[in-house]
Amino acid sequence: MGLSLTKMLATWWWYGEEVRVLMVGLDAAGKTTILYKMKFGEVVQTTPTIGFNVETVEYKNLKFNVWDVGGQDKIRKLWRFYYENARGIIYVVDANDHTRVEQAKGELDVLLNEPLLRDASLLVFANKQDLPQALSVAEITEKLGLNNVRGRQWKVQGSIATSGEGLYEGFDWLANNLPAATAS
Ligand code: G3D
Ligand code: MG
Repeated sequence: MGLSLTKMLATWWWYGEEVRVLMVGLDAAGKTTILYKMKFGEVVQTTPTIGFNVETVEYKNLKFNVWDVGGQDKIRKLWRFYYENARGIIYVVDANDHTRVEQAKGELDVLLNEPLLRDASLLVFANKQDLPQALSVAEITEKLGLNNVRGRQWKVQGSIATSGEGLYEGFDWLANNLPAATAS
C-alpha cells in the first residue's frame, strides 16, 4: 500500500513547491503509527524543548510535522513555528477514547482558531475503528462540532492505523482538497 500511495501523492500534490502538513492529536491517538504505515521515509524525531517532541517526515515536496497536543500552555507557543505555510491539518482522534473526546475537541478548537491556519484544510482520522466501542464517523463529527466549521474544507475519515484501513482515502481527499499556496 505504501508505495502506490506515495506514488499517487507525488503525482497529485503540486510538484516542486513545498507542501507542509501538520499531523496532530492527543497522545496515543495513532499519529506515529500512521506515519510509519504510510512509509513516506525516515521519521526524524527532534526535541526543540523539554516536553515537546516533533516527528518530521519528508517525501519529495511534502513535509509532515507531527506532534502531540494537550498539556502545558507554554509549549503551545512553540507550535506556531510549524504553522507557517501549513496547508493541511491532519487531526487524529482515538475514537475509542470516550473520556478524552472532549479534550480532543478543545485542542482542535485551539488550532482552528489560529489565524495562521485559517485556510488550512482539515482531515480528521476517527482512528481505532477496529475497537468495538469506537465512536463512528458521524459521532466524532458531532462531538468535535465540525458542522459549525466555516471557511475551510474538512472531512472525517474512519481509520485503523494498525492495518492501514482508511488512510489511503484520507490522504487522497487531502491531496485533492488543499488550498492554493498563499503568495508571500
Ligand atoms: P501517537 O503517536 O498519536 O501518540 P501511537 O499514537 O501511534 O503511538 O499509537 C498509540 C497506541 O495505539 C499504539 O499501541 C498503537 O499500536 C495503537 N493504535 C494506533 N492505531 C490503532 C488502531 O487503529 N487500532 C488499534 N486497536 N490500536 C491502534 P501501543 O500498544 O504500542 O501503545
Ligand atoms: Mg507518537
